[in-house]
Amino acid sequence: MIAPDLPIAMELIESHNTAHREVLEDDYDHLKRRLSRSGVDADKIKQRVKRLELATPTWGAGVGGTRFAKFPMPGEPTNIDEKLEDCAVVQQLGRNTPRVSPHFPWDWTEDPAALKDKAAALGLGFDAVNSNTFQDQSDQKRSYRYGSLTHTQAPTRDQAIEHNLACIEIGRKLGSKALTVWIGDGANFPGQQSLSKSFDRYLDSAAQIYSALPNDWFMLLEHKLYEPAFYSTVISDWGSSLLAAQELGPKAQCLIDLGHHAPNVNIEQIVARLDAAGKLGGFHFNDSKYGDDDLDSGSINPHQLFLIFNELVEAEARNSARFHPAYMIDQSHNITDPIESLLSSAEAIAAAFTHALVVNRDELAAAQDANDVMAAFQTLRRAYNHDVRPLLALARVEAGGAADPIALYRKSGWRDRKAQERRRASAAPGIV
Ligand code: PSV
Ligand code: MN
Repeated sequence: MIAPDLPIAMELIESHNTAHREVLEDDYDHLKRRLSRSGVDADKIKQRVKRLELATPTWGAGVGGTRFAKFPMPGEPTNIDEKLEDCAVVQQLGRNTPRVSPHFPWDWTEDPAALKDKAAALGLGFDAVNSNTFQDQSDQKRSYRYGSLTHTQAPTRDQAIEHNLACIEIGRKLGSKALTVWIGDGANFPGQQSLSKSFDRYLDSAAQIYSALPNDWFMLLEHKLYEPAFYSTVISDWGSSLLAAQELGPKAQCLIDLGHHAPNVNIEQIVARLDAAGKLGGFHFNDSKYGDDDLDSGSINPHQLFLIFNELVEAEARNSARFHPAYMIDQSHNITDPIESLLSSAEAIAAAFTHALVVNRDELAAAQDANDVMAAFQTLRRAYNHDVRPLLALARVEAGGAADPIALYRKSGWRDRKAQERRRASAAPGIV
């Protein structure tokens, strides 16, 4: 076991926590008394919340851009080693993001063993590997302009399949246990492609990838309504995703990216349906307001996040043996410091989970069975109205993190230091 070489000085965290301790314990005791009046044991919930694990996206550690512009930030990471360091800061202060989800070829390395060691030394492991056949790379033979896994021409499909196989290979060496596949394939014009044949080609290509999966791996199929295709997308919704996952086999599961649905879609109901089908594979957490999919988790609609976790807590209680969705953050931070956004997002996700854990399930079930609509709604509302921040902060402190991660991060001067050491990022625009 390599001794973790953590980025922020432990003494800084300790003195910060000492300064917060008294107020924090006082606030926690107050919350504990309040929760116990509803029959909820705060200490138990805190222990459960400590086991919540979210993966951070390597691509979310750098400053993102829109298709119009990117505004680089001094000190932002520009390669996988630097991204790992920043993800390690997030994990060190927040304590619920122990793994990183890499994206290839963006994070390509000739020496995966060295990368794995570097991550371990920073206290990190690797989560699902993500393939990328939605962009052309300078060294690739065939273009994905008209599709990748669903392209009309077999050699282009083969090239996209090969890339996914290479991702599995590198993922094995990194210690990953899943491959996330999102394709941008689709059409911009009615008539451009056969809606049925393109899906058949997807199934055929995906089956070839599936057959190369190690036994203890999952293949996570990510759907997205639109963008970059604006008329039709091959895997556009949870229905297409579920059909594909069922066709492929038990290791194929559906991944829900919260920003990949039409406005007002009831995502929590999709969660319940995919769980019922035994196909709830994982999440890409983010938030969105319009057609976007990259805003910070919980920044627009924290209540929806709570309702999603409400379904997850029920699903786990129903089928704890088969319940193992992978939780990942998928965001692009265009105008904030990504470390701050990741810390804030991880806390918002943990808060939604905590709110769901404090729902009185017996009371809710009784109200539902009695068709007491208002009582059922108020049961959820009461849980959501608790201010659970002291519980989250104490869970972090007990796990070695910071009482107030963003305040401590600012105090650490990390970004200014990195601005002296790191090369400047380019201002080339792009979605990621
Ligand atoms: C596509 O919008 C997506 O959600 C997929 O997960 C990609 O891998 C990721 O964003 C990064 O572009
Ligand atoms: Mn995603």
